Amino acid sequence: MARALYHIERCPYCEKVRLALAIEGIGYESHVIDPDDRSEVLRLSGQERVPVLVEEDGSVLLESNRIMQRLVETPDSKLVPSSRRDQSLTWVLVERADAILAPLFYRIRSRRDPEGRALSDEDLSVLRRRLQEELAVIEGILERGPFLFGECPTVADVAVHAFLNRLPRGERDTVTIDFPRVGGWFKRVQQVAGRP
Ligand SMILES: N[C@@H](CCC(=O)N[C@@H](CS)C(=O)NCC(=O)O)C(=O)O
Repeated sequence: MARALYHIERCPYCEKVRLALAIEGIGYESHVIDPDDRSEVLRLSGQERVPVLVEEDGSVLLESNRIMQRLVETPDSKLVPSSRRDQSLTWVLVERADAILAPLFYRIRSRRDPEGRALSDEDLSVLRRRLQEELAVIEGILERGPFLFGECPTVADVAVHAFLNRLPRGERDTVTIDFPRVGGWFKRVQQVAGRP
């Protein structure tokens, strides 16, 4: 059977997996699901969250980071840095993106807090400042090379890029202006993934 990805277009966790598959050059059948009808995902995986990757042997993989972990275990993975130290550190940045960028992304995009209450302009400014601090960290890491761990993108680039790529357009443009290295890096990751 063909490898199949069940996903939602605007979901940043799905974006991580799409980007990782694109950079690895791994093809798949795309099943874009209706967020209001998760019956197929539930039937396949016993739960409703996406992304879900069904491998050629029928095994079902859940959780974006676990899916990426499986992808980089394949021989000749392009997403793994060469040194053991950097290999470990990539996952630190992947986890950091989930812990810091994911909640910022959801709150800034929805303009709501986790309980669904509308955020004030002041709340939003605080979140944008927090995002700027995080981007300053990434800008600093990029002093070392074109990607977060040197010459080639890794799972860390994929994770950070996926969240930034799902920010509203205006927010993303500010990123490029205020953090030129992040702006250049953003385009490079797009290029490696074969995106226009
Ligand atoms: N930790 C999961 C998070 C996935 C996730 O939250 N997906 C969202 C879409 S962006 C979803 O399906 N939410 C529905 C739900 O939580 O029931 C991952 O990394 O894959």
